[in-house]
Parts: sequence; structure tokens; C-alpha cells
Amino acid sequence: MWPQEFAARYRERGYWTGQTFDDLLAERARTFADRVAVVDGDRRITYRQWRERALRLAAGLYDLGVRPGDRVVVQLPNVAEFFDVVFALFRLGALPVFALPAHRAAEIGYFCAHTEAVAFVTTDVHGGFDHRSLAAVTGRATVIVAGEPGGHTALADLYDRGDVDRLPAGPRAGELAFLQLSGGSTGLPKLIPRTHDDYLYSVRASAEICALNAGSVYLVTLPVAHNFPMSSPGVLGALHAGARIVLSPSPDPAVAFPLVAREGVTITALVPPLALVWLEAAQRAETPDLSSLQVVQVGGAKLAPAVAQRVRPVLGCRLQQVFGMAEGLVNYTRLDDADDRVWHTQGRPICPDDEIRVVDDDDVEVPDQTVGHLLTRGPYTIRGYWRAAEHNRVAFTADGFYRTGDLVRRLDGGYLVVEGRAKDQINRGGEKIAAEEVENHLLTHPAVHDAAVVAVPDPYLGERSCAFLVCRAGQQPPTLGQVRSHLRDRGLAGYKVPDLVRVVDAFPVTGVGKTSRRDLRAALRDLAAAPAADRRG
Ligand code: OOB
Repeated sequence: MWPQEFAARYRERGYWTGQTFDDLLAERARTFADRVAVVDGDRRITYRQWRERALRLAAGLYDLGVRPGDRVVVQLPNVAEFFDVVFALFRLGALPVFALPAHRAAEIGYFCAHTEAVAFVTTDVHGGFDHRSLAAVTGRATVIVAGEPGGHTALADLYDRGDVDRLPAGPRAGELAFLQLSGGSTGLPKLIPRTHDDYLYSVRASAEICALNAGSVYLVTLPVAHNFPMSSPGVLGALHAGARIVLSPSPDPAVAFPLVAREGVTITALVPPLALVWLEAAQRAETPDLSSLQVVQVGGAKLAPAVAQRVRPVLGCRLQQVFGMAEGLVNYTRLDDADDRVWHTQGRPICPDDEIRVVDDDDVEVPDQTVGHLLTRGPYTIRGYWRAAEHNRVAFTADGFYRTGDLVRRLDGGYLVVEGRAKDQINRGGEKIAAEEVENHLLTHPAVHDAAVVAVPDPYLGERSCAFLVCRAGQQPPTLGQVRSHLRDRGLAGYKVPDLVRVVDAFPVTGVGKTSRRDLRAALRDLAAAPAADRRG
């Protein structure tokens, strides 16, 4: 949490207003009562209904035993129930822990255990996977299913189970609202504690920067629980503005484009590989009418300038680059920026009190235009991960700056260009993979003596992951297929399973004897250009 003097300053300057998420929804339910807030397929939920559903569910969850301060792991796809569940928990002061639909037993088991979750809210079958099977790893958490409950608690039954008038008092705005996942670079994912005050500041300011208003229509293309579609300005920005949220069950243009046309979508958020897919699809003759689009945001990974330049001519709308992180800091190109900035930079911070330091390896600030490590501190950037005292000593400076692990160049006006990364992470088209987490799973394979996972350039995803393995003497090295099924059997999310495997005799080492990932990446550089047949490990 922030030191007292900073908290006082952020309140004084009007960033932290004392409003909670429940206050916000209550107010919008009054102001925008019968306007449609959420569209999910044929379901259209008004602001008033949203609030009513959240309150009734809060009462049901309370009746089930969920108490203020409890943690509840939430793993829902882009469905209307997401908003009921999350705002019910906000009302109770219980903390949602935001899992992604792609997470499997390894991740869900860890989140439940680490947060001592009292409940796990998920769906029945999504993308061919039966999420109810995850009940095996949730420990003492009550499993609540949106859909066919299959022997677990049905979410649908909780709306009529409690008494709204007997709900306990809600949380205060300075308290924690939820735990978000870090992309991470460590063996186990870190959790990011966000307060009502700090998060809502970023939401309000983002809605303003992105010019959301009550006439805006926001399409949720990415998984809704990710920080980008949730708050930059995302669905919470839409709520703040009294706008309409349209849920797309898939980012595929075949699904999303007809929704844009039917609902008159004005803004959406994409990761770079999806932007490419959308650009390709929009050039086809039979494309639905996309003329309502005003802004397409692209972020989560570096967008190539050549792709950036195609957005306006092809999609007929403005591009906004977004460089953000679940830990806090979000940068936007502004809607009135010149093309050059929009194409070639990742924007500038939201807030005048976002403190930015670009430093060398010794933490000494470098001049503008020079590449360095990005450190940041501000009214919506955390001061530490949840229950991770040891890691916090390396992830934050003594004076509270977060070490983002990103390498950037600062231009005049405070605009940032992302030039690379110093953290052991693979950014696979916006999906973050912590090298060490995958390495730890690889080390459980009986033939594997040592493992190192690095990024390989990829023309479509930006990066893919390659696992270098040193195998045990006398053991048959596993094939790519065997490595992949080993990791899937361990319950690792699909996007973390390596795309490539290379077996080597030994790892190159750095001067201090650590595995040199830089040399491993260099060894792979030629591979990216090699024909597909050579790529199989
Ligand atoms: C967003 O959040 P996370 O927490 O999944 O990932 C943060 C990391 C950043 O530290 C950076 O390494 C990378 O993702 N990143 C970008 C980028 N946006 C994020 N790298 C290059 N260019 C960009 N535009 O990814 C996120 C959170 C809120 C809004 C947007 C993205």
C-alpha cells in the first residue's frame, strides 16, 4: 500500500475520490436506469437490472458463507454473469481473483491455494474444455458454475437465495477491491492487489482520454478479466460513462464483425496479432458494415508501425496504442495526436503524477532518446505484490518505484517507445509467459536435466516460446509432442506450452555462471527465418 504522504497527495489532487465500485454502479443504475448496459447474445441487461442482479447475487453469496475480505477465484468467459459476480463480490467486499479462461489445473489450483479462496466461480464447458473438472484442484473452495452445474452449486440458484436487506456494510474505497494476475517472470504467478480508489482513478481518466460517453458502444473482444478490456478504459470505463458493453464470445472477425454492425460498436481493444487478423478480414468484399467504429485500441505487445499505418485506411477509424500493465501504469497515444506519434510510439502516461524513470543497469537515469529500464510510481501503480515480501524487494526500488522489466526510450512530451524487455518473460501475442514457471514444469520430465525457455521472433505473434533442454545422460530426449503433452498433463494453460523444443548438450553461461538466455535467443535467431519443416523440435 502507499505511504501516508502519497495517499494524502493523491486524495488532495482528486485522483482518489472515496468512491467504491458499488457506489459507482448504484449511481449509474439511478442515472441510466433503463438504458441497456450489457449485451450478451440475445440478452440485454439494463443498468438497473445489472445493479439488482449484483445485489441479489451478493445476498446469495453471503448466504453461502462468502464474507468481506474473502477471496473468490473467478474464471468466466465473456458472459453477462461476469458482471453480476464481480459486482456482487465488490458489494460484499470479497475479493475476486481474476483467472483467464485459458487457465487450467496448474494455475487454478495455485490461485485457490495461494489466496485460500472460499469459492471458485467458473463456467460449464467453454472452448471444448469442461471447466467443472477443475473442481479437483480447488481444495476447500465451493465450486459455483454459471451454466450446467454438474453436481456443483449453480450460480443461477444464488440470485434468489439471500436477503438483500441483511447484507453487511460494504467496503471502503481505500480497501482492496480485487487481485489481478501479473504476467510475471517468476516460478509462481504473482497477484496484484488493487484498491477501489486507485483502480477507479485509472478507469475515469482512461474513459476521458478515450472520449467515452453515454453514446459509446464498447465491444469486449479480448477476455474480459484482462486488465486491458477491463479498465483501459474497457468495461469499467463504459460503466463510468454510462455506455453500452457488447460481449463478443470470440475475437474472430466472423463473430465480432457482425456484432460491430448490429450494435453500432464505437470502440474495442485488440492485441497486435488480432489487429492483423481484423485488417485481413476487413479487406474482404463481404465484410459487414464497420462504419460505426471510431477507435481501435491496440496494446499488450508491440505493434509494428507498418501494421499501425493500415488501421485507418482499412478499418476506417482511429488507432490508439496502449502500453499498460496490470501492476498499474497505462500509456495511451491521444486521439488528437499526429499520425507519427500514433504509429511510432506507445503513448504517454495517464496522469501528471505518474512518475517515470528510465535508468541504466545501475539505476542511474539516462537522457531522453536513450534506451533504459522503465521504473514507475504513481496513484494507480501498486507498491508491492500480494503476500510476496521477498519478491517485492527486487521488483520495487527502496523508494517504491515498480521495476516494469520493460526497456523503453522516452521522447519529448513524455511519449514512450517500447524497445525490448529485460525480464525473463515471453510475450506471445500479448499473452505473457513467465520463463521460470514453464521451466519448473519442464524439470519434472524424467528425461530433462535442465531447461531454459526463451522467446523466438514470430511474424504473426511477435514472439513464440522455445524450450531448450539439456537431457539426462542415457535418456532418450523427448520430442516436441511428448514435451507438450507432458506439460498439458500437468494442467498448464495451453498458451504457456512451448511452441518449439531444442535439445542441446549444455547451456551457454554468463560471466557469473548463469544460463545465458541472450546467447540462447541468438542461437535461435536464424531459426525464425528457417522453413517450417526445420522448426520441429
Ligand atoms: C497489459 O498488461 P499485462 O499485465 O498483461 O502485461 C504488461 C506487459 C508490459 O510490461 C509490457 O511488457 C507488455 O505487457 N506490453 C507492451 C504493450 N502493452 C503491454 N509491450 C509493447 N507495446 C505495448 N503496447 O498487457 C496491458 C494492460 C493494460 C492495458 C494494455 C495492456
